[in-house]
Amino acid sequence: MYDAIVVGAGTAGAAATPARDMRIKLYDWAPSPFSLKVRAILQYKGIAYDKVSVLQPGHWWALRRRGKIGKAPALEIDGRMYVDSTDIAYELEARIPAPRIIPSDPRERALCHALEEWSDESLYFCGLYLQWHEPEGRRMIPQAFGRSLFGRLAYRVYLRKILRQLNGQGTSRKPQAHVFADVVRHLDALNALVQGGGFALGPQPYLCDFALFGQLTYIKRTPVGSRELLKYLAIDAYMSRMKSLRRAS
Ligand SMILES: N[C@@H](CCC(=O)N[C@@H](CS)C(=O)NCC(=O)O)C(=O)O
Repeated sequence: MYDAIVVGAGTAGAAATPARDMRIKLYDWAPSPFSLKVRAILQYKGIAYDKVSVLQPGHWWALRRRGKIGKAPALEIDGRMYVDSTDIAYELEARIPAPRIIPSDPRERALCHALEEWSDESLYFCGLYLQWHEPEGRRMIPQAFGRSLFGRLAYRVYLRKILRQLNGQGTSRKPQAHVFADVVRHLDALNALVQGGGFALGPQPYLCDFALFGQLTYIKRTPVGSRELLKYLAIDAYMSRMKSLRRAS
């Protein structure tokens, strides 16, 4: 049906290359929930990688030039650039299949995809709002960009860009109380999902869990988000389980 659409980067099904034989470089924006997601996957799979910050002008230009969509994170594997955390995750799964992060069962795979997408496209905008729009959150941002001329310039550019995104997507057009109610509804749902222990889909962590981990970590760093998350004990225990997944690479 959709022959022209290539999901991931096209190595799925190819023989897996041992991780130690690959040169992997992460173009990282440390606080980004999507960078958090990719770093957590790399750690879970025990993959060694070099990390460069996109806040350094040279790397920022490289990302613009070679990253196609210019967003962080991007992952360079043996000289080839992969962008978008979802595509990066599928590419890593194809190359380094164990431990598995995409369920083999089709129904579980569908649920994993839906949850990942909800996390990346819905929870994300709550986090963006709490960090960039809500005044307590906004006050924290300049320090993440640093005091260099490039950092101060980048802060101004990204503030304008993200406020435009939040407006276009609609979250910041809602009254604040409405957004906070959305956040509570999301957290209630998540808390119920992980109440019984384990991970979102059962005893094994999958891609959706790494996506949730990134967004929840991001939300927890905001003043409003951290106060709200204190009320959710099951989410807190789930986050501890996610943190303990790191393997020595
Ligand atoms: N869908 C992308 C989203 C990546 C994304 O939006 N990254 C943000 C940082 S959190 C970014 O690079 N924003 C800068 C821009 O849009 O130019 C993914 O999953 O990687």
